[in-house]
Amino acid sequence: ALSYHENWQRVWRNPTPKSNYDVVIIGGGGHGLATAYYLAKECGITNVAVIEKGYLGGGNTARNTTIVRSNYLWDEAALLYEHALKLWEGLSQDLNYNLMFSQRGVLNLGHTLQDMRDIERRVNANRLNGIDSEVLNTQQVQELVPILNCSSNARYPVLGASWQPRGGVARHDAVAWGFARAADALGVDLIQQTEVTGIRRQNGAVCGVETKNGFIGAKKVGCVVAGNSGVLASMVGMRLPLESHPLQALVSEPLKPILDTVVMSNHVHGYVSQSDKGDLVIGAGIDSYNGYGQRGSFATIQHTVAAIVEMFPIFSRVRMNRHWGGIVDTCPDACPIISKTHIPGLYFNCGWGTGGFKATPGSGHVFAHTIANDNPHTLAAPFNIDRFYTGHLIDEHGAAGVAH
Ligand code: FAD
Ligand code: PYC
Repeated sequence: ALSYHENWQRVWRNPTPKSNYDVVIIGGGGHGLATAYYLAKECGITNVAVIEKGYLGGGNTARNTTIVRSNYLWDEAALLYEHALKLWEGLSQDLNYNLMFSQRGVLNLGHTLQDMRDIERRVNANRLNGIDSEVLNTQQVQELVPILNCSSNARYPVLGASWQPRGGVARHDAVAWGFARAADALGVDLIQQTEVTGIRRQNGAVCGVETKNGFIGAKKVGCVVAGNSGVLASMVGMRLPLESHPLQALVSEPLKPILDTVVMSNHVHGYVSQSDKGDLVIGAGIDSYNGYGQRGSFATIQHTVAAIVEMFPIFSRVRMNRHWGGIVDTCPDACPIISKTHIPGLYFNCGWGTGGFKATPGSGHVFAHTIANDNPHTLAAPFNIDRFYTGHLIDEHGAAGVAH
């Protein structure tokens, strides 16, 4: 059937790398591509290369469950994710690429009195930051999601939820492809199948990257490699406060439309939405061990599916089609690192852990500014790596949505 699919136009060039760039971005996921796009578009720096060891958007960008929201507890995080959400709202137009961004709302369920107290606290904090956020009671949740088991006899009864109507889902691949096409059009070189194996320095400052295909010079290097950030940091003798863990997801066979919002429960450890194709898109918390394999353990999948069936008995006979894992880079405070380093010209954007997809445009936007000006964007400043020395941690474990 594919034999007639011939002579497709290239959506971006396949350039031979130049010998020198103003900026090299390592990692061609959504965040790296967004960074390159905003460097070119907003900072006027077009002599940029994105160097990707595999294919563009093949890392966590391809593996995530696409939930977008901004209902984080602390001001620093809420403002950063809300910045991203506002960019999402105009991104399909900006990139002229249909990202299938669907603001169908996100529910975070509460099953205990303490869950509900935490939800009320977070919703109040959100509202003070101008973020659309509401507390719903059981009946309101049931009205929104009639197929959710809201019975008081449930093992973990639904006592209510936080509700962010502007939250939702987007098409993950389209985000990578949209940013890639737009960055390419602005002159950014997208270099695939080229693993970075070293970061070269001269007189203490960065001067380029070693790759499997040779050396590429650069005045500045931004590392945006998610689960591989520790590996990149070790190339310059740095240790980042990160752990790499598998995070799994799975999708069912396609069903007729049955669920028109996103339902997450951190308490029973499962979340679900329905893709435009009809699949139930399901996930849960990280696998607890460290690792770099893009797969996880069956025990976690079993636990996740048990939680989903507890919440949605109607799904008990739905067949699962595929499951996979990505490697997430988790920080002790469940917040990212967007930072200069002690090495002139070297920058890291990492630690987004289980929740960076929603941040993709915002992350790229503030990181581009940070690299271009060698000074953190106001929204990025609290996420400097030095918070692990100063103690100004931003604890977002409660709002992370998935346990880690
Ligand atoms: P990636 O897309 O992983 O890009 C990094 C790139 O760097 C990769 O393409 C990799 O190949 C490349 N790379 C690595 N090392 C090198 C090297 N040495 N040289 C060159 N290139 C290199 N977040 C949400 O907000 N909502 C969700 O619903 C959600 N669900 C998730 C579900 C799962 C199962 C997983 C795994 C993650 C989920 N996340 C979610 C988190 C989200 O996917 C990530 O935070 C986000 O996609 C990270 O984007 P990125 O561009 O930084 O990383
Ligand atoms: O951060 O909202 C989130 C999320 C959902 C699934 C994985 N991460």
